[in-house]
Amino acid sequence: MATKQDHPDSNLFPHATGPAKAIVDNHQAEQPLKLYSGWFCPFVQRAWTVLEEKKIPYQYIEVNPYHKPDSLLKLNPRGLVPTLQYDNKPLYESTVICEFLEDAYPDHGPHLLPEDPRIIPAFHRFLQYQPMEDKEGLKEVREDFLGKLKELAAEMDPNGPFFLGSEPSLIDFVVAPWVMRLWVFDHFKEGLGIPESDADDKVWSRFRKWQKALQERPSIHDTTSETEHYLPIYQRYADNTAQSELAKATRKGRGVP
Ligand SMILES: N[C@@H](CCC(=O)N[C@@H](CS)C(=O)NCC(=O)O)C(=O)O
Repeated sequence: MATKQDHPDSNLFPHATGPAKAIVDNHQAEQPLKLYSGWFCPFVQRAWTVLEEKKIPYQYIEVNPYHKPDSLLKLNPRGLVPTLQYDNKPLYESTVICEFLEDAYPDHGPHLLPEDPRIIPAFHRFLQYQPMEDKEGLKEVREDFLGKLKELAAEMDPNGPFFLGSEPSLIDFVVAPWVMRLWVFDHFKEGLGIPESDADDKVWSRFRKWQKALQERPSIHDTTSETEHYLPIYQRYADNTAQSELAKATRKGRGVP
């Protein structure tokens, strides 16, 4: 029976070459964040490109996952690359690593799931805004939120109905809960006021098409409760008395906790 030792892929060229060699050479210094990598691996390249895009400091460690060294097996019992070591804790599965990097380094480089940080804080700044005498302020936070929704709609696939096309993807499910709660502004803060028609472009009609597709998606529909029972929860946000981490972060002018 073949063992890992004589796995056909164990006869690997041992290190990165070409453009990748320079990056590897520049990431040999000790860092708290370590990427256990195989230079050839497409799953590694997912995490590696996110590290590079976000300019996160990391140490590159080349391993041969077909000759699994103990250093790798200690972190990841399956011995697959990519495996990340962060504060001495392991993390693996390339998509999980990408999402983790996005969450753990919000201030590094581009937001690769930009809809999340942009939409949710703006939703809450508007909902928690206390107008007092300042009606202009309310108008500003409303316009800001509408602007974020519009930017999002402008990035969508033109036909949709989902964000990237005919089928939903993670982006849809990450934002859907807030899109499903836009009715809160029918009760609070004098309405949201999405324009009924697009004067200059088709952005708001694209937004409405997306909203309808989300509302009709069984997984989203079937996880939604009756409006009346959400209301007392949102009343506390609208009064700005909610004590959740999100409410507190909004009061301090910060984003999603
Ligand atoms: N689902 C994993 C797949 C990772 C994976 O299969 N990596 C390959 C190298 S491209 C590996 O480590 N293979 C070792 C083996 O099969 O034992 C991820 O997305 O991180």
